[in-house]
Amino acid sequence: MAEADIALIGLAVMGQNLILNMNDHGFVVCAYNRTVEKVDKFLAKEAKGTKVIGAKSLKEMVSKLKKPRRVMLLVKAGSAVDAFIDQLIPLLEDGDIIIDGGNSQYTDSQRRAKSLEEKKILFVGSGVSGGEDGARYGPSLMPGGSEKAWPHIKTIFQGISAKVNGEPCCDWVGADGAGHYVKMVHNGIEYGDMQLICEAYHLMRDALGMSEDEMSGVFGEWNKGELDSFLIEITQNILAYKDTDGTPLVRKIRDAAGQKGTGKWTAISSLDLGMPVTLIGESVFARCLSSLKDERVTASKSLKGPSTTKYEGDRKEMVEHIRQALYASKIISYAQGFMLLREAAKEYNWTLNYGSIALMWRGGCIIRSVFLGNIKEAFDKNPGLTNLLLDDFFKDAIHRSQASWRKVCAMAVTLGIPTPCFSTALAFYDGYRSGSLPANLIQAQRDYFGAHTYELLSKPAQFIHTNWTGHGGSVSSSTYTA
Ligand code: NBP
Repeated sequence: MAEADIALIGLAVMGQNLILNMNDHGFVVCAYNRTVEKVDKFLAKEAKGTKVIGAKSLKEMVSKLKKPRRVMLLVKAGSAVDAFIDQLIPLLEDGDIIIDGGNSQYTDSQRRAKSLEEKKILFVGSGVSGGEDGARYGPSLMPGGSEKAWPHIKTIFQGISAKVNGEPCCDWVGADGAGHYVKMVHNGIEYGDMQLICEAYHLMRDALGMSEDEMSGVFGEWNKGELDSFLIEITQNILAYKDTDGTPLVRKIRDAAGQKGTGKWTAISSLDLGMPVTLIGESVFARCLSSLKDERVTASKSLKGPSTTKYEGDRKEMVEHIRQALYASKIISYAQGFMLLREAAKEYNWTLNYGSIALMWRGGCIIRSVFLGNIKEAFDKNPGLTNLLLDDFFKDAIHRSQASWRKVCAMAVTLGIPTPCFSTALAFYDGYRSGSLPANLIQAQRDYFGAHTYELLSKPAQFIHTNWTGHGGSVSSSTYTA
């Protein structure tokens, strides 16, 4: 009997919790998993006493679905998604919907949307953020793909998503891979936010000599103001957490960061699209450098830095400067993230609503923060805003914090404590606000060695080659780019 509103394939942490969330909101879910025994186990344990039903085969699962059939995948990204899609196609009819809620690459979602639409099956690639807790009690959901699917999934998606002031952190993002692209940029920004917090921690620990309890207190204070966010909150808790011997657990954790790839994909996309998303790029490289732990330990024995890493001034004042540096750098990171979204929208023909994206990230997800509410307001005020930095709220905030930001970067450089994201954010800010950069010299160098031509300030869009040495030719290059 067709009784289920939606099927969910993939009974690992995300799938199980999303099913229970859907059940709480009154939807009947049919659960399925590649290793079929997990279905019975789930029904007997976590889903006991709920309206969740199960299936032992994809055929049985499909037979239990109301039409148009909605099938959501929460399996490992990559070939597992394609394998399930291939098995589902012969079982589905025109207008049925396949939703991929995994962390798929947006290029895969573009390909899947195209090939499924050719078969008259609707495809949705949806970013899902918030981890286990989010999936269970309200994730941020970023669906994109075949727009015709949206009216059929909207009630379920907006029903189970996180809410901020009653508004769902879920809306239609755009065509084909747009949902997964926005999720990718979310994850890239998450990398940046985490690295910025780590730099603040590093400075407080090594330059100011603060204890974990003191730092936990500082993050607790910061969480009451403009930096109020999930990541600051968990940092406060992590720093306060004691191991069984009473010492802070964080002190014992090996300083070699892992990564699954979404930060790297964001950086790659920014390079492909020619957008200076420098802060996310640096945050990915900072993780790479951290993972060279053994090499760093060896180098630390022979490469010297400044004679002291201790800051001798007023500690309390410096903590406030660090807070301001973090805030200013965070503004730059989000400004860069939205620059990337704007360029991607142009490249891939997506109509993105930036205020709505800010709202999707405002709750439920890992980067959720009060700050995203300010970003939403900026885009609501001016949907055509070219850069967040030009919005009055953010412009004033940067102006207020930049003296502190410069002090912190200068201190870090003087004491030899690496702050790649604070520093790159400041360099970007100074570059972005410069009407004149030294790229005139680059153009001259390129023309000198490769006849690449240049434009004159007085005659833009006219390309000129100079015979700089007197013995070069006067023919310019049209193919060689360096
Ligand atoms: P996993 O990413 O660990 O995937 C486990 C599921 O994938 C199981 O159902 C497993 O089936 C299935 N699977 C695997 Br593994 N290989 C398969 C294959 N070759 N063919 C078919 N099925 C296969 O689970 P998760 O952590 O719940 O994440 C699910 C998706 O959500 C992933 O794409 C993940 O990146 C994304 N995501 C995760 C989080 C998070 O916090 N964990 C947050 C946001 C998004 P089996 O039981 O038979 O092995």
